[in-house]
Amino acid sequence: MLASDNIAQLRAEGFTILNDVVLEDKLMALRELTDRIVDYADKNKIDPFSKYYLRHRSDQGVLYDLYQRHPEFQSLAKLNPVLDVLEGVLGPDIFFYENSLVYKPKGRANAVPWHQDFISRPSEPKKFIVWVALDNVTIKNGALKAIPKSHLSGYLPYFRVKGETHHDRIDMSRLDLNDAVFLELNAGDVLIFDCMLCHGSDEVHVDEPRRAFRASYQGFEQIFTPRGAPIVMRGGSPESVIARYDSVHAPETKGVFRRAVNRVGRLLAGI
Ligand SMILES: O=C(O)CCC(=O)C(=O)O
Repeated sequence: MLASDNIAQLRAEGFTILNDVVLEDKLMALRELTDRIVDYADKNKIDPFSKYYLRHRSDQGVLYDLYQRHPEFQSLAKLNPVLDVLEGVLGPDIFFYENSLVYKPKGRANAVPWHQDFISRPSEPKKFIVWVALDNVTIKNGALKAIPKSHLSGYLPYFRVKGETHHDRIDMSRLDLNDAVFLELNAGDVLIFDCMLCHGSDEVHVDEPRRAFRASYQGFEQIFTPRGAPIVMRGGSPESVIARYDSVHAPETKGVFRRAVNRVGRLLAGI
């Protein structure tokens, strides 16, 4: 598939799949590292980064902020074929919003209910999620299921279930589950989806693991990330930043504005 086809599919369907992006030797090393991180998290050892990053939830199958904690994951965040597609939907300047690794811990309640990502932050700019399959992802071991085109309706009404990782659940009455498709992947494939795509996954208890490194990306409309710091993955040249922000933050404008506010303040205070 050409990047332009992926971009068109992402816009129209809300998701697209890029095949064979990551090679097996890299995947093997990441799988082995992931097992060690899960083992560490399972033993509930001290987290020296807890001031900055979310604590891993091995009970719920989420390891948070691996990009920042383990350099081995950093190249997965900068895959050029993936960034080429993201550029088609986000524009030339792209930063990394947050990241985690999701898996299905056997013997736990590991279903992920239907949801839309970042639904509790509706006023933030749109994000796209990149899902790198470390294992073959099948219906049997817990592939994502999604409703094509559901992103086109925007965020749906939702409610929150306290104490759960995936706590924001959408009102199912608005969805036609007959339209749902499973997004099966081979290890090394990459799924990209719109944050407003309705998706979830079933509870599974099989021996074959289903691990995926997931990261979200945003354009420069607003520079904010909930944890760590915004990291630019593509673009961000001074010219591009000037074109976007200069008129808003020009020092002269700021100076004039500040002087006007001070003057009004002094008048009100009778100084
Ligand atoms: O791990 C899963 O099955 C669901 C993950 C998910 O919802 C996501 O990556 O946004």
